[in-house]
Amino acid sequence: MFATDTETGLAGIELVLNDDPNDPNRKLLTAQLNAWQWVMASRQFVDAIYTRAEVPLPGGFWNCEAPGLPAQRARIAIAIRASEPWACPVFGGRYETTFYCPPRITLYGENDFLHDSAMSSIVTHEFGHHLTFELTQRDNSAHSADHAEGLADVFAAFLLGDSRLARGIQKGHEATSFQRDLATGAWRIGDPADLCNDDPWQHDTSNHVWPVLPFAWDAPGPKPHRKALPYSGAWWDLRGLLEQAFPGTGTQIAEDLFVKLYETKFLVGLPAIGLASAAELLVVDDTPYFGGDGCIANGTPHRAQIVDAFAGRNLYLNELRRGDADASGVVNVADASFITNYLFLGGAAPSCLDAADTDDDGQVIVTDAVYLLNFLFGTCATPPCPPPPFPGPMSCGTDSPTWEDRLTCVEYLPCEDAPQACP
Ligand SMILES: [Ca+2]
Ligand SMILES: [Ca+2]
Ligand SMILES: [Ca+2]
Ligand SMILES: [Ca+2]
Ligand SMILES: [Zn+2]
Repeated sequence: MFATDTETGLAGIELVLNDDPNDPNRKLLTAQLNAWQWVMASRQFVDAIYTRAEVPLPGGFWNCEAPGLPAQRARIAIAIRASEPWACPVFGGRYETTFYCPPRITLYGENDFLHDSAMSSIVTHEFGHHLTFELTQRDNSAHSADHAEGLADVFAAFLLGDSRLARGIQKGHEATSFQRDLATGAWRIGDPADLCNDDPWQHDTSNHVWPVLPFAWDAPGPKPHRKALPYSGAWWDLRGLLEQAFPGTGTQIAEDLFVKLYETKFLVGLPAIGLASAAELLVVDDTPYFGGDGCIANGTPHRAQIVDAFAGRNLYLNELRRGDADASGVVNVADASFITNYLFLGGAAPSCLDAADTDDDGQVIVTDAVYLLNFLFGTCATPPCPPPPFPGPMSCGTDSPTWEDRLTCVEYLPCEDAPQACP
């Protein structure tokens, strides 16, 4: 049967009702009602943002009014299929526990999994896919998988106000388990077979910045969910930075930026996550809705928070002078002291780690201080001693992240352009 949304009268969620207390499938009813509740919460959340942000939802978002589309798109359906248990891939079974296939969210799994606390972010994540699908003109081919997964995670985390997705997902580890954490980039690791037994729930936090490291059992490439973590993490950080800067309204600004991004760009498709992500957001931020004037060169209303959030995940490249570890604008012996103070005496961390990585080997360690002193005083084995590699100590430039070198440059003020006048 279909539950009807009493406010709109629209067909809502497909429910399989079962009120026989002796039927083991009764657990399905609990799961269905939980899922229904979270879809309704998702709908209210989207409705509230779009009303506030004055973004017209496309006709057919809640019901199918667009011409030429089949009538079943009139609803988003949730089907709980407990008859197909959550089998382990090592046994050649299905790995997916839940997925979105327009317009249906399908959840597979053992009954005990289906109604646990992880349901909230699982269903809201899938609803995020529904949002993306509908707002990108219902064309799945226009989606890059990593971007779509990132946006779905952002939607779930924003709605729930929680950076940890699918808390309590592992039976027996309800208090500590989660699927992934946008704040830290934590990702469930281990042999996939772990999912089927009681092994401790472990997380790898090495992929909190872009580009994402490949890892063995997920060959040939990282899953799009994992590749998306630096991007969704930047959004999570942005939400926090905005709330810090604008107490009481910052969270709403982040939500508005999120939906306005769809309006201004993504109706034509989703490119892969990359260095363009922050630049796109700055364009959105400089629209009149946020108080901007459409000229990026003179700044945007929330540029500081956007640049900080995305630079912190390597998705925005600040310019720097390599060797200037203390960001004073000049490279001298004080920078070598700054590095050793940071490494050994509990001194402040460099705001631009790339600038402190004087030999550009991807890590800030004592050899960077030595390299700098050699350059300054000509004390290397075979002088003249080479200067810090590009962009070097004299001119500003950017250091592109690689898998091997994923240091960030969150802030380097001496190379920041002064705001330009705009026509
Ligand atoms: Ca501007
Ligand atoms: Ca300096
Ligand atoms: Ca180094
Ligand atoms: Ca580097
Ligand atoms: Zn997904």
